[in-house]
Amino acid sequence: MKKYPICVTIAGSDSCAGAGIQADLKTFQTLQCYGMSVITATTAQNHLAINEMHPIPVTHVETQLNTLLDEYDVAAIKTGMFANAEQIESVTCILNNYAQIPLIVDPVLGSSSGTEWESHTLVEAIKNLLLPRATMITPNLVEASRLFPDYSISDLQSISESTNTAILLKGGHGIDETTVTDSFINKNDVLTIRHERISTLNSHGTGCTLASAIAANIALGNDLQNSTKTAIDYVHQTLSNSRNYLHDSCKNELRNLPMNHTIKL
Ligand code: PXL
Repeated sequence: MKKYPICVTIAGSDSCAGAGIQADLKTFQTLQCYGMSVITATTAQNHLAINEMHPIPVTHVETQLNTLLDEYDVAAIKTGMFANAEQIESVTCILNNYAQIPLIVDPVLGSSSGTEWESHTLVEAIKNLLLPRATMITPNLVEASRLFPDYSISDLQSISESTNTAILLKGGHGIDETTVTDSFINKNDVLTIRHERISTLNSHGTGCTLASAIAANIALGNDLQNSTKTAIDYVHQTLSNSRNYLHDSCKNELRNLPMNHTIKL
């Protein structure tokens, strides 16, 4: 019988299902894993804006996570948006008791529709608590400069060395109009991964999807570097499968729309 590894996402809910928990579950499902979720906040959002965010109480975040970890053999965990530093403290405290489970941290500090929810305490909690526990952290260029002001690649190598955590520096926010360059940094190893930049109106949730795809690939038994390369390919493929997706269903501006995770049959 085929085994479906269990992946858990700890993240916020996106009501329009382009990013957050919903993107993570779609990714796990498409990549042949079974996805479960721990919700840190609900958001009232469409592709244009986040109108409201409602943090889940820390004790309920803890109970969601413990309820899953008590019962299931979890193969990988991915974290996304946290509503506050207290949630990060309690989640890290629980995850430190499950040190064998690979953890991919997407250090979400804002949304592609323009809302930012970064606070100094949130950045510090990601850096001081989640980062040392993580197998890999996946900042984009904006998040990297908030987490590691004035960093160079060799600074990131030292951070990777001292925390025993790989860093995937995502180049999607870079200025090159034709190519996206991601850097995979694992201690001494630095690997540059380049892809053609896809011009699309359907890029909501790419960061969530990438980190979930890495977690899923690890859960399926692949090493970190191959998991990362295959996950980048997954995002690239999904973006190119998403042209015009949902465009007929919107009443206003078309931008930052969800991706189409459906496998082409
Ligand atoms: O893509 C970042 C992100 C993460 N989590 C939630 C979000 C977003 C962006 O919209 O809504 C819940």
